Amino acid sequence: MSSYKPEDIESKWQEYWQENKTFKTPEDHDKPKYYVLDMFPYPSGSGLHVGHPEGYTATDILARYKRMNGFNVLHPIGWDAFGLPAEQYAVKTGTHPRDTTQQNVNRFREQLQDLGFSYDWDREVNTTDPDYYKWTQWIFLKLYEKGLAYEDDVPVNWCPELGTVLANEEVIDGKSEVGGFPVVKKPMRQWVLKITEYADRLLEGLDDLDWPESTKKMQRDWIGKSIGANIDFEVANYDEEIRVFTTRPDTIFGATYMVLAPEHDLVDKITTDDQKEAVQAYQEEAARKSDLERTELSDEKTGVFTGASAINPATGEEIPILVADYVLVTYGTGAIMAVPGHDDRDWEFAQKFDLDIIEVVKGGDVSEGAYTDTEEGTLVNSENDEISLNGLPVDEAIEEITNWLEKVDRGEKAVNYKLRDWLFSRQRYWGEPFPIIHVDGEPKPVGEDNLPVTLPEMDDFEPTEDGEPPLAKATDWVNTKDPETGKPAKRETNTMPQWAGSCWYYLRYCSPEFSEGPVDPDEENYWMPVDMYVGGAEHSVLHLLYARFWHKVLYDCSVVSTKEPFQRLVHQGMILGEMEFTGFKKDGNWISADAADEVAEVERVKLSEDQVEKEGDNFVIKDTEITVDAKAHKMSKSRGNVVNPDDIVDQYGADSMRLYEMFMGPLEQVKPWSTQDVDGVYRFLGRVWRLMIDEDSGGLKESVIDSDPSKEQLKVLHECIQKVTGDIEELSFNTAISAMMIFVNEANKWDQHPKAVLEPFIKLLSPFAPHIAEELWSKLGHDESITYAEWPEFNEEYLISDTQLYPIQVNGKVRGEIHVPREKAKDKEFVLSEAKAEENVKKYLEDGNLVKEIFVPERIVNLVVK
Ligand code: ANZ
Repeated sequence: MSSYKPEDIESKWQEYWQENKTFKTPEDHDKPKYYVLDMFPYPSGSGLHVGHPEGYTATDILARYKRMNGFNVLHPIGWDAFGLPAEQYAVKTGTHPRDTTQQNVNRFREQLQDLGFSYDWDREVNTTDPDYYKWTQWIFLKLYEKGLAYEDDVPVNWCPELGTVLANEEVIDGKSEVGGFPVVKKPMRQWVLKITEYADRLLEGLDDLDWPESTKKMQRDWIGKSIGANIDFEVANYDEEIRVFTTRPDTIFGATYMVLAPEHDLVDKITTDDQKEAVQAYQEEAARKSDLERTELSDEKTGVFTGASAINPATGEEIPILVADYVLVTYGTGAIMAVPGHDDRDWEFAQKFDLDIIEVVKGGDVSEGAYTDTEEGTLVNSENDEISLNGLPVDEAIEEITNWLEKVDRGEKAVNYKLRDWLFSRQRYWGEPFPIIHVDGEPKPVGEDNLPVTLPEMDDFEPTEDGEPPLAKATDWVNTKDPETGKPAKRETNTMPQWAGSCWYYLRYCSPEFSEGPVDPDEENYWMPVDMYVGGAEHSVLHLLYARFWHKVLYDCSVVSTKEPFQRLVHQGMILGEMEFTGFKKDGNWISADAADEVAEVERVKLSEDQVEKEGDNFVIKDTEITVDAKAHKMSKSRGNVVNPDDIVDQYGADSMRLYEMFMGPLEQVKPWSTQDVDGVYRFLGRVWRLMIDEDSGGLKESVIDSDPSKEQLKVLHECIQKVTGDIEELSFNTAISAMMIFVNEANKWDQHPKAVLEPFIKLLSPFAPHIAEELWSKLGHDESITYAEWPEFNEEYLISDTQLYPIQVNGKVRGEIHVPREKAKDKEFVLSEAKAEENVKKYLEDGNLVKEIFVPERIVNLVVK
C-alpha cells in the first residue's frame, strides 16, 4: 500500500471501532458532558440521500472534537420507523410493514457505518420496537391522567373513495391530492391532545433557547397569541347575544356591521325567512372551501345578509348582521364586529356590499382604504353619554374601553391563540396502538402493568368500507376483557400519529435499557438537556413544538428535570443538485443570457461545468465575457439530478464525502452539489497522505523526523490550531477545512517534517476525516485510536514570527517588501538601509531625488522621491 486508497483503510477502521466499541458512551458522570443529537431518520426505501450526511457529519465533528477535549459525549442514532410508506407498500404487496421497516433500517445502518459516524450503536432506538413504544404508550397514559388527552368528534377530511381520512395538506380544492376524489368534512371520533393548555409556557420557553430566530418566530406565529377583548352584542328582536373576539376594542364606535362564520350556531336561528334560501346556499358553498382559500386577502369577498341586526353596545345603533366565509368558525368566537375604517378585510367587504365606513382613528383616509396603524393615530368619533375615547392613542383607548365594557357587563379582556388542540389519532395500522379499551362505550386506560399493547398480526392493512381503521378487522385483538373487572371490552382501533415516537426519543437514548420508566432519572439528570440538536428546517414547527410540549408535561410529572429539551438548535441547509448551465445562441453565435430574453428564436444549449467559468456573480462561457444561465434545482427523481451518497463513497471514500459536504459552504446555507469539488477534497487528502507516507515503501517518509520543529513550522501549525479550533466552535466547518489546506500547502514546502508538527495536525483533521487520521496516527507509531487523543492546545507565543515583514512604498505605491530579523525590527536605520537596497525599490531611487523617508515601526516604509 503506497498511495492514498480509502478503500484499503476505511472499512478496516470501521471494523476496529466496532470491535473495540470505541464510541461507547462513558458510564461515569465525573467529566463534563456533551449531548449532540441528530434528528433521527425515517428509514425510507430509497436509503440515505446526500442531505442526511450533511447534518450527521457536522454533529460527528462536534462529537469527536468534544471527546478530544475531555467531555463525555452522548452521540446516538435511531429510527423513526412508524409511518405511512411502509403501510402503503404493505397494502400494495402484502409485505408486512415490520419486514419492510427492518430491511430499510438495516440498509440505513450499514450506510451510516460506511460513513464512519461515531455513534454509540449500543444505544440505537427504534420507535416501532415494543420495548420502545411501551413507553410512548406510558407517556400517553400520563397525558390521559392529567386530562390532557380526550376524545372528541372532530370534522376530518373523509374521502369515501379512498376509504380514508386525509390531512389538510392532502386535500386540494375539495379533492384528494391522490386520485382527485371528492373529500367531505365528516365528524369522526378522534383522540385530541390539549397542547393549548401549554400555549403560554411553549411561548415563554422560547426566549432562553439558542435557536435560529426564524424558527422561534415560526413557533410564535403558530401559537399565535392575541390579546384583546370579548364583546357581547345583543341581537335586535331576539333574546340572543353574539360574542365577538377583537384585538381592537378601541374601534367599537366604528363597528358598522357584524359577520358570523357560515357554520356559526346562531345563523339558522336569526336568519329571516326571506333570506333563508340565500344563506343556506352560501353555507353549502363555503363548506367546500379550505380555510386558506377563505381567508386569502387577494380573494374577492363574498357574503349574504341574514336579515337580522345587532345593537352596537357603544353607540346603541342597530347594525346589520351578515354571514361571510372570511370569518372562520374555528378562531376566536366565530363572529366579528366589523370595523371597515380600520381593518383591511372589513374595508374591502364594506366597499363591495355598500356598508358604512366610519373613521374612529385619525391618521389616514378611510375613503381610500382602512387605516390600520396602531402606533400613530388617535381616537375620534368615539363617545357616548358614559365614556369618551376621543384624543386617546390606541393603546390607552383599548384599556379605557375594555374597563368600560367590563363595568357595563358587555365584555371583558380576552386572550386568543391560533394554536389548536392536537389531533392525535390516525386510521392506520403501522403506528402505536393506544393503551385504551372501551368498556360500555366509555374509554378506559389499560393500566401500566398491561403495557405494551402490541399490534396484532395482520395481513390485510386496508381500512374497512365505512372508514374504520384496519385494526378494526383484527376482531380477536379488538374484543378483549377489562383486565380490572373482566367485563367485555373493545380495544381502541386508531393508532398514534408518526409524531408520537419522535416526541421523546432523545430521552430514551440516555438510558435505552431502563425498564422502570421512559428514562433513568440519574442518566436524565446528567445528560439533559441536549446541548446541540441538528436537523432540517422543515421540522421548525410540528416536531419541535410537539416534543417541547411532551417534555413540559414530563417535567410536570417529574420525569425530566429540565423545562426544555433542546438547548441549541441548528438547521443544515438543503443540498441542491449540480448547477445546470444553459448558453444561448442566435444564428449560430453565442449571445449573453440577459440579451437572450429580448431576442426571438434563440437556441438554448446545455453546457457542462468545464465549458463555463465563474466571473463575479455570473457564469460566463470560458475565456469569454458571454454570460450563461446558471441554476441549481432541488434534487428529484423526475429531474434526474439525485446524487447517491453510496456512489460517492465508492468512488472517493467516506472521508472525502464527509470533508466535501462540510467544505461546500456554511452549514446552514442552501448549496448546490458539485462532484468536481469532491475530487478536489479527495486530492487534498492525497496530499496529506504523501506528506508523510513514502509511496514506494508505504512507510513513513525519511523527512518525517523526531527532532524539534522550527519556529516557522510552529507558527504555521499554531495558526492552523487556532483557526480550526475557533471554527469548530462556531460550526464554521468550511473555513476550518480551508485552514487545513493552507497548512498542507505550507508544509509541502518544508524539507523536514517533525512529528511534533504532524501529530497535532492529524488530530485537527481527525474529526473531519477520521479514517485517514486513524491510519496516519497509527503509522506515526500510536497503537491506540486517535479518538481520545488530546486536542492540540493553541499557544499564541508561536504566532510571533522570527522576522518582521515591511512592505516598501515609493510615493505611496508598494514596490517591494523585506523581511528583517525580529531583533532588528524597530531599528530605523537598519530597516531603511535594507529597504533602499531592495532590488526593485532601488530602481525608483535611481530615477529621482529621495526627499523624504517615512518609517512606521513594525508596519511599513514609505519613500518619497521627486
Ligand atoms: C375588530 C377589529 C377592528 C379587528 C380593527 C381588527 C382591526 P388576530 O390578531 O389574528 O388575533 N377576527 C376575530 N375572529 C375572527 C375569525 N373567526 N375569523 C376571521 N377574523 C376574525 O386577529 C384578531 C382580529 O381578527 C379581530 O379583531 C377580528 O377583527 C378578526 F380595526 O375586530 B378585529
